[in-house]
Amino acid sequence: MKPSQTKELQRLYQRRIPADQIITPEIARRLTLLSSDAKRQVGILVNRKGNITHVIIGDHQGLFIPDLSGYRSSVTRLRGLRLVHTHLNKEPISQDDLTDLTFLHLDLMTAISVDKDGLPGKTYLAYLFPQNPQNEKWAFLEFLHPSHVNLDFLELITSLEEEFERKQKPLKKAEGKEKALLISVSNKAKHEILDSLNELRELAESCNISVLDHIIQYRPQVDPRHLLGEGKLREVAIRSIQQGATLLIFDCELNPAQVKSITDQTDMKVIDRTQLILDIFAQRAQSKEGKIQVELAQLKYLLPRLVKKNTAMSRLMGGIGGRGPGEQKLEIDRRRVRDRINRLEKEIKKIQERRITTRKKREKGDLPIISIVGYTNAGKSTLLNSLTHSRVHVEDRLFATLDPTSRRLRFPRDTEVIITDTVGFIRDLPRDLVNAFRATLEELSQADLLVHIIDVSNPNFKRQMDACEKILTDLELGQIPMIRVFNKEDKFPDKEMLKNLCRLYDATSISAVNTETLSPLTEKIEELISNQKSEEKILLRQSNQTI
Ligand SMILES: Nc1nc2c(ncn2[C@@H]2O[C@H](COP(=O)(O)OP(=O)(O)OP(=O)(O)O)[C@@H](O)[C@H]2O)c(=O)[nH]1
Ligand SMILES: [Mg+2]
Repeated sequence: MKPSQTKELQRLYQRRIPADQIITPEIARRLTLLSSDAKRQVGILVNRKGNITHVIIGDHQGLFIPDLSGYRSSVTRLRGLRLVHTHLNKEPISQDDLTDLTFLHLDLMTAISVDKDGLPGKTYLAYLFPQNPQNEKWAFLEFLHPSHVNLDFLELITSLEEEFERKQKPLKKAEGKEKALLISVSNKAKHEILDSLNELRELAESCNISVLDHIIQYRPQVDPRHLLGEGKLREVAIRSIQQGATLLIFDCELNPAQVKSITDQTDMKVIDRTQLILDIFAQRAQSKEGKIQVELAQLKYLLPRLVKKNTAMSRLMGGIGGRGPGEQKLEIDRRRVRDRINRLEKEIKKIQERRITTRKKREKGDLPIISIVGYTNAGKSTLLNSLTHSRVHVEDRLFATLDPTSRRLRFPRDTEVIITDTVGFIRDLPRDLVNAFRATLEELSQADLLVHIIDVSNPNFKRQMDACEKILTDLELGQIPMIRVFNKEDKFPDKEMLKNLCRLYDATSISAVNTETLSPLTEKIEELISNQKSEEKILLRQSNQTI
């Protein structure tokens, strides 16, 4: 830059544009002359009062927009800044311009062509469009010269914001709640993607989040670096603004780098399925042990993700790292998290030791243990309640139960057992959670019989059943005798088909809410338990004889 050019740049900061104008011909001329002299694009960011907050000098093709994180940006409202910049090749609003307009929530994007004498020529405007039936994302305007731009800026921006607000009105009932868009990037079949998104929606709703919509990107091969293509990411950003979303939930596990890059690019809160499940667990945990286990899982999940948020935006889409001033604080945060993990692990160990002692005591009591297992929301707690006339918390949301409950139960033929209800399973249970809940889950290894509850009224019952049995195998519980129980038979439309399914999967069907349907199940359980007992007696007798 020549000194004269630098001076001119500095002079621009002192200029002001009347609040109701988008650009004045005088400032437009300064920009184009400077741009033509320097052979680079020149831009200014202007706030609602008409003050120039940034003067930016780019290269021949583009500009680099600095970090705008200090400027207000909420999804219903625009950033409060507009970009006015030059185009040396007289091109209209470019793809890059739209990217910045969208991702930065700018009020407006203006491009002024520089003519061969360095004077301003055609002037192009674009702004984000609220939701509309034609599904148009941007509005475009064109003027012969900056002096022809005869729009009242304040009027335009006020009506635009009102329109955004109005379009989001039907969602007002969700006020105070986080509003989310669900995103799936997958190469699976469409119905599988939709099933999975449905479950994600249930998870989100269980977490008190209201779901606005979902976006699917089908990719034959998922590229981990650029999970979503730029075009799709732009669609996500636009839909978020149009629909007033505050949160993006991905239906897969995101690695720390992906979370960071998507957060940086869309300026939205980004979480994945795992974090959602962790949040649900955190909201639900009641017992001391449950709370410690959840916090441990959360911290372990958080640790690798403690990275500096990169708020600088550029046409190159981020990628600006480096050790900033926040870095030292980050190191301290990481150390604190590690310390806390160590402390919690010690506490858990103590609780477990205590538990082993209680378990030993219970073993002396010699009552058979029956554990109810199954996918979340299958009806485990309901069955425990019906069998034992208890009032364990039952709710139509995922992960209602986190802490195991045990009850004594006397069967008709006088067999007495302990029956336990525990945390539900889910497909792809996050690894950190399995580890944290290992102690709770290992309790299951004490069981003499597992009663696997399957919600047969769920169209995905087969997949849920398989997912549970896989988790049981992973926890090395596969050798414990198990019976399958098809629950919610009252909601299953075709009784004949249900009978066939029971035969096919060797299951007993019940309706846990209706005690009258339970006798085939209780009989089966009692029979299995008494068989086990007599087998044990025979084994005992045999071993006594061999001694
Ligand atoms: N129609 C019908 N609904 C049932 C039946 N059994 C349970 N439910 C309902 O299903 C929902 C979930 O029941 P819960 O007993 O909380 O399920 P859970 O397996 O303990 O769930 P988590 O603890 O969340 O893993 C509740 O709304 C129950 O009322 C049934 O046989 N028929
Ligand atoms: Mg439950």
